[in-house]
Amino acid sequence: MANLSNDLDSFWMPFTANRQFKQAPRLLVSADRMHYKSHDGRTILDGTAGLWCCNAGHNRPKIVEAIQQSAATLDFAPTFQMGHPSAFTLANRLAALAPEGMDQVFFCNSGSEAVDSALKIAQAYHRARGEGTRTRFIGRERAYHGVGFGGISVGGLVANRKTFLQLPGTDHLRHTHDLERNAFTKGQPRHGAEFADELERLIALHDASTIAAVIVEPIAGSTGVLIPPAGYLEKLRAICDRTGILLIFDEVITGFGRTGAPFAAQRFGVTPDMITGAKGVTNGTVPMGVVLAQSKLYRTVVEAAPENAIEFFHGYTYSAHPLACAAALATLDVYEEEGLLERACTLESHWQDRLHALRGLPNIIDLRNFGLIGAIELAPRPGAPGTRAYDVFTGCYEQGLLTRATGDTIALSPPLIIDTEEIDRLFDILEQVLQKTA
Ligand code: PXG
Repeated sequence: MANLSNDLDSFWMPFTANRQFKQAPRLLVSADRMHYKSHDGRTILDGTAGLWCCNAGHNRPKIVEAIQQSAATLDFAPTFQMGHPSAFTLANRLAALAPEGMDQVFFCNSGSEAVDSALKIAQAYHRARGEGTRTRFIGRERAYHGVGFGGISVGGLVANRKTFLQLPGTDHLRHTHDLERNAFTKGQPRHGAEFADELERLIALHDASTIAAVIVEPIAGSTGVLIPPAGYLEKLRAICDRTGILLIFDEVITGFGRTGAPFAAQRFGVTPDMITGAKGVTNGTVPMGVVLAQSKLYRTVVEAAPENAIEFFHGYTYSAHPLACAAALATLDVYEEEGLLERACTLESHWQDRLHALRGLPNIIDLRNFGLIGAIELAPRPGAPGTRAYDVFTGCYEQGLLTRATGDTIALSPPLIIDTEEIDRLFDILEQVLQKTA
């Protein structure tokens, strides 16, 4: 039977408690800059840039017009043995934003696809240089690298690991969260660079000749905002340099200005061999994922193949889709015209002050921040983990603020156009709700 428009049953919702949601739905019906409108007519301040993606805020006319125009001019064009101009223009623009030497761009449609593509590039690179035994990947506990079988295998989420088959040939570093030593740190934690030494242990166990790449999020987002200890990423880089292992930064959430630089790699001053991105590349408007790679990877793979052969046997029907390219080009214009890729640095101290002023409210066991990212970790209710943060999330939503709950952590990542008054409003609402939710 055809669904009535108010029947919520058919949509099998992703990463959602379907039964709970459908009892008390929260629908967003329109958006403008810093705000959503809900189905019951309320204005909701967006504390999460959608899902870490609308970095320039919502419904920006320049981006909307670019998408409209592209849809009316070139609805689709294949990029297998064919091309269209904006794909090449966009690749050049992204290479110009990326850290030095990362001049190659591979396009896909999501963060999950970007991760799987980067893992494949790593294997193809080692094979092309005659080290085809390097097939293993090292991920990290509490990592989120999307939902493909590659991504869940290098990821560190128990919920994935217990339900789904994992790729063989992966191992994991320990996570870097250390509440005992680092709780309530502003910015990068002081303790924990030595967690990177775990990589030495895994190399001693597996031998570097079997390891293709290490993949980490510079800041782990989905599992509760874990900021890298000072010196940690530098150590990983040094170990990878010494052992010929590629270093991949998954910047699906940290890319495109979230930390106050185009990429967290630049803010932290550590250059990986590949960066995966998505979300903010099109300001969340049209799905797109990207892998930025050092040109030595591209050159090695391409030059090892026979003349006229397809060098890298991988791609997606919608790689560099014209609508996504148009959206991304307009997005980069907006970011650059408005200085949004650096803006988080300007707002960071006010953001940090307001976040850390929550200290002392009931059940807060940690506050963490970097760039325009914040996290409030709450003590779990005995026997009911996750419910306290979920209640804060729904409480905020009722008060007109969108936050994100992950485990017992509330994560914050507003559009980079937020101003200080809106930051104040965001934390005023949170403070009230945290006080009441105790
Ligand atoms: N890598 C990282 C680091 C991510 O954060 C992905 C890959 C996968 O991207 P796609 O586009 O395939 O979803 C992500 C996605 C949250 C949240 O609340 C974060 C993501 C997705 C949904 C929710 O933290 N990140």
